[in-house]
Amino acid sequence: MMMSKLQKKPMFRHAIVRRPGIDCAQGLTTAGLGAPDYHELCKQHDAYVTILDSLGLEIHALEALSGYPDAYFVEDVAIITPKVAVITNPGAPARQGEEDGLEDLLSDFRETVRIRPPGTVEGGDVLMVGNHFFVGLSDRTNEEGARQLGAILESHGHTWRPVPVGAGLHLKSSINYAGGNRLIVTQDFAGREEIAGYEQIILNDGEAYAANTLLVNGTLIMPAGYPRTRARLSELDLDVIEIDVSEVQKMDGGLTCMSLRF
Ligand code: CIR
Repeated sequence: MMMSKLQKKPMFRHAIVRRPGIDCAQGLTTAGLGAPDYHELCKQHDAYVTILDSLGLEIHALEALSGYPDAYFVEDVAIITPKVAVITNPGAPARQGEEDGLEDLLSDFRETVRIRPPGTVEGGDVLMVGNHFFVGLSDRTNEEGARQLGAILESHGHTWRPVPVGAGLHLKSSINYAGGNRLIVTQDFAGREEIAGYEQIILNDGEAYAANTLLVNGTLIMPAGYPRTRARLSELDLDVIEIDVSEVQKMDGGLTCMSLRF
């Protein structure tokens, strides 16, 4: 296990990941960055899993899901809190069905509950900050889905509030947790009243993709290639690891999307 700047009680003990499929280029994307290279994507995914493992997480690795080229973005099909696992109904029709089969695995760890149509939710829209959850309203998560999720969260002692996402695919494309009372936010999100009361690390021009930085047990895992963000995050009481996710970015994905942590 790596040494952290601060020795912390681990927040997460498990990670569920899914291997990318050979059909990865058939997934949904608006990035306009070209098709991902399957072999390079697998290398990047392997490196990501290795980091999660080194941070002390037990890895539950699922095989690629035939016919679902976005299924390695496994974050979108569940929300796992310390009290409950919510299986989502993804808002993208092409992704509905990815969640099947997850219930068996999750029921070993938590009570499981499902989001029902017409509600839709994708986990990329749900940001956990301690006991509080921000639930993004987006093209993928609708008001009915947020309402169902909110009721489940409340009944398990969590608090939540809906947040219109605006720009970007998911809420966590624009905002993530950086420990303590801190959030990493894009310039678009900075100053939003929903996050008043948090210290905001507002990303520099040209570095908005670095908003998708993932906090695991005292380490921030951030995408490579954002030096000003790297410098700023390095001043915090957290370790920082960079990882190349160029092929993931081509499919509108990032670091949070590729695992479910709990
Ligand atoms: C999609 O459009 O659904 C995938 N290509 C990307 C999903 C990224 N997931 C996430 O940010 N949680």
